[in-house]
Amino acid sequence: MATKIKSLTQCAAWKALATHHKQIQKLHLRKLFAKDPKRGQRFIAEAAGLFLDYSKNRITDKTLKLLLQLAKESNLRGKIDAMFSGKKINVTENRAVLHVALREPKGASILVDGKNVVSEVHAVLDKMAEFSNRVRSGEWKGFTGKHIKNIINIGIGGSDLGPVMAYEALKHYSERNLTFRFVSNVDGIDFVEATHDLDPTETLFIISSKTFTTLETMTNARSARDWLLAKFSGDVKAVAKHFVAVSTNAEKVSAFGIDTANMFVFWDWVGGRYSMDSAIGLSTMLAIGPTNYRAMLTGFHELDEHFRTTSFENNLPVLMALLSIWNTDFLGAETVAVLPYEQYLKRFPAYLQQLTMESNGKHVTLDGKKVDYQTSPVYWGEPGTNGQHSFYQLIHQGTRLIPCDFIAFGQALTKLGRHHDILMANVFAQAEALAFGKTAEEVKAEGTADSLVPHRVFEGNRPSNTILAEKLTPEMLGKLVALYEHSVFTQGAIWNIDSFDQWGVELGKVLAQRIVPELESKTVPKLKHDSSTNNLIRCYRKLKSAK
Ligand code: G6Q
Repeated sequence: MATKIKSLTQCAAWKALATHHKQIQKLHLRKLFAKDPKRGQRFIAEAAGLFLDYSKNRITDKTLKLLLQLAKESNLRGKIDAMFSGKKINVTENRAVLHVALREPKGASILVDGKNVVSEVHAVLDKMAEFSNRVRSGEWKGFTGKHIKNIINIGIGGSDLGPVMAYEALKHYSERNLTFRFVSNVDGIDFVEATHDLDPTETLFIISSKTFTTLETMTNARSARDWLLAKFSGDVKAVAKHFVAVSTNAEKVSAFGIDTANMFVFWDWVGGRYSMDSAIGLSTMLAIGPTNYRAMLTGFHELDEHFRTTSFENNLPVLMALLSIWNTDFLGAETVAVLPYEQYLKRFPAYLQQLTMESNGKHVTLDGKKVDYQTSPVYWGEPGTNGQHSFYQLIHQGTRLIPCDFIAFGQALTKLGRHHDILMANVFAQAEALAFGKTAEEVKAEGTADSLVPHRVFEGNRPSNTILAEKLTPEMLGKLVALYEHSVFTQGAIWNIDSFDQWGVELGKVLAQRIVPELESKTVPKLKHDSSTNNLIRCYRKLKSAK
């Protein structure tokens, strides 16, 4: 989708935003709220059971108007339509970007190269459901006839972060008689710790890899096969009962020794970081069952439809994206803290790190020109209230501007005394303190000694979004992930970058492959790197053979 629009910073709306920023940069949220008592009821949006309060951002009506204008001038509407209709918007890889097809209902149609991909999606979903039911019911047995009790997903990046996050997020709904583990790191400890207390005769491995060539995953997969075969005196027939694969690469799956009958496919139009609801979600389906999994897909789809059809001023992902662009490109924020007040979402920030930064961490536009504005901020976070007792100090009183996304729910999945009200009191209190702070006058009025006053002042004016929903269900998780997916899409569309490639990941992969033999060779290798890398390699070779 090479675009003919002007460079972003030359757009009328961008220029107007820059001027507008100069005019309002001194405005404080205290003033904005005092001037407009209804602000907290006006700067909100609600859809699909998600409530977004964005009133605690440093914006006025005019800011919003100009941001919406920016979306229009960037042809956001055209770009959304291009994605949903299967156009090859991942230009550097010449691929369609159709994770939205993964959650289309049966009977819908999206064509890629003349093929209806939605019917293929449902055929795989049915196969996953059948397999999941067989494992969950005990009908699928290990090589010695024992029930499968342990499921280990081996994958990395997009083939790991989604499955881990979803498993943790939906643990409440999971089959507790099954043990789930996730191995991603090529550090052997990951595999060793995941398997040390498990019986191979009761263990099923899911090898999740789009390409089935990723060094970490294939190394772990081989160790898994060795671990299994050690138990069965090398009888390779055991592999069929203890290994399944999720991949786009049937040839490599079969070369590894997994029967392609036990393979669940997906397609090159599903990006790794957008694949948790493809067959890559097999571990999720095994954990929560096909019905809950389909509910999650329904949630995804509901938000897809909201994004596709709702006017931008009421469109949750569009609003979140525009606010992120405002904070990043005009207020100069460099990071975003994602702070779920829901322990089950403990891996959500890690998941979002890949979704946001691998997608929008780009330095050139779709037509290869260097951008003259900032693209993705750094995403990070931890569940509340734990973070409050560590890094929140910097958010409240440090020298940097850190916009926060608070995520919280009206109901706890398991009620326990007063816990949930206390949790929620904290999330509201944090957003309030960040926005309004505490002035020197207020601190003095509390009888604070003069010398301590500056230390106890909170400037406030720290922006945040608060996202509320009733409770964390599979459906709600789908909505939440889709909310961020489409916010990432919108930001990338406006920044005019390719949010769906990841060339930055490639260089390190290639260099590592070159270095492996230099570390393993019995004879002293001829090293042709820079002097630092050469020296580190020599040093490692010495350390590894130290007695
Ligand atoms: C995601 C990235 C990357 C990918 C991993 C694993 O968008 O492409 O994180 O998911 O490198 O790749 P495989 O699934 O091919 O093993």
